[in-house]
Amino acid sequence: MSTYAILGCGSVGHAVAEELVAEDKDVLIIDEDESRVGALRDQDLDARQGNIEEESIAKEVAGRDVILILSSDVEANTRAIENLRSHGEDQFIVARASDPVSGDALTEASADVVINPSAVIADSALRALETGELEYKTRQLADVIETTEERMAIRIHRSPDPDSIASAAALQSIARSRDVEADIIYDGEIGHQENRAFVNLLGIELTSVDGIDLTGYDTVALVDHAKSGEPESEEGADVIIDHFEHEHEHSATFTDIRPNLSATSTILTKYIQELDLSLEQEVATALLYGIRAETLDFKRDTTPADLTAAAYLYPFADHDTLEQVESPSMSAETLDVLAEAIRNREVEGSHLVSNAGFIHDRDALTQAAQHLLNLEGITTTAVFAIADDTIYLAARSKDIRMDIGKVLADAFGDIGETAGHSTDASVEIPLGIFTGIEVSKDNRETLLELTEEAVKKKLFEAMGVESSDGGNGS
Ligand SMILES: [Mn+2]
Repeated sequence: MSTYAILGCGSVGHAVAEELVAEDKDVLIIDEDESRVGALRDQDLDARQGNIEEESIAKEVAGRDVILILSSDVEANTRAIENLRSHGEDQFIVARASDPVSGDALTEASADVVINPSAVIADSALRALETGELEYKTRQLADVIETTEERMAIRIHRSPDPDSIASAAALQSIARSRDVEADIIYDGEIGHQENRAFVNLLGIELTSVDGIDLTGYDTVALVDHAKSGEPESEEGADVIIDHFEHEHEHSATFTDIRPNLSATSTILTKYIQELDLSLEQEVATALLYGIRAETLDFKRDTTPADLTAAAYLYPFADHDTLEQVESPSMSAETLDVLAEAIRNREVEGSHLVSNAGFIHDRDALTQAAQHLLNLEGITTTAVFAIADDTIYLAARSKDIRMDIGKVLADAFGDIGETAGHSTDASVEIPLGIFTGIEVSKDNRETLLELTEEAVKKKLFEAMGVESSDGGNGS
């Protein structure tokens, strides 16, 4: 364990000595002021009287690993370093400066670390200010949200990206914690397969601005709303949170615009942290993805605050889902199929059956069945779709009492070709045989509708549960 010496004590040295002793460290203190030495000894500290500029001091502290030279006299500190260094021991020396210029002299005298008190104080003052400001802003934000009597509208930029959507989902979750219902309202389209997958996989509900009545919302928040090259909304808003400056002067009650951060998701993460909200997995996953997408995986304009926010979110996020959203091995079609399968899912007990519509790539079905098995409370999944004139169905089970291969054989063995085993099975059924109707280009939609209820009913029956929808649709 390292041993310490403090040369030139003063109030700073005294505080450091107390900290070190509290950690059971061996500390020797040398100070010129006799009454201070007496006071230190009364506290059971190992203190000796001496002038830190004297050469003899070097001998006295020889063998100590770390020397802290903390007197307020920079010249005395410099000479103390020179004495120590000429004594030939390679001790780790920390020295106190009074300003940047005197700091240079100490570095030249080969101190290992130079402390500039004014910089240290400025630093901690800024940190205190930051925490204080966040506390204050958080209270303000909560106050504005709580004035909502009807509903809150959270508006995001046109054709929203993951940062917008995640930030909005986070604000919605904050509102919910305040018993305020909020809708996320977007304009344009959710472009990019990845963005659609992101929204669908996380189950984030978005409302298109088209055809909705905005007068029902008594609180309006613009979140990640500014977008370069896009005309900005000039409507009034109560809350504005963004990492881009807004062109228009808004007279919002609450404004938090921080161009020094890379993502609005980072700002929302700070609020969630400050509110100590129990973070829902979907929101944490969304925010983490929002920050990663906006910083191109921490490669573009990333600030320490973005990284701190990401580190905070990391343990709450669903990394399987993140991987699925990002995974380049998952084709655009697979993401679409998965989204469709999630939307159309019907759950009876722990069994899930879903229709994924029309597909080209049968592998997408298998991946969808596998993914759906991750949903909470689900032990068996079956996803079916139509490709050309065939119904394809992929099923998975992690319920050891269920042999999914046998379930499919029981349900469709007489009309289709089944394959697989107890945990993983599939079946192909010619659409014409299943429906008794000849397949043509124009009747595929109708056939899918006819098929859907019948397939679901047969499956649930074979699994030993009744489909609540009843009816076989044919
Ligand atoms: Mn953004």
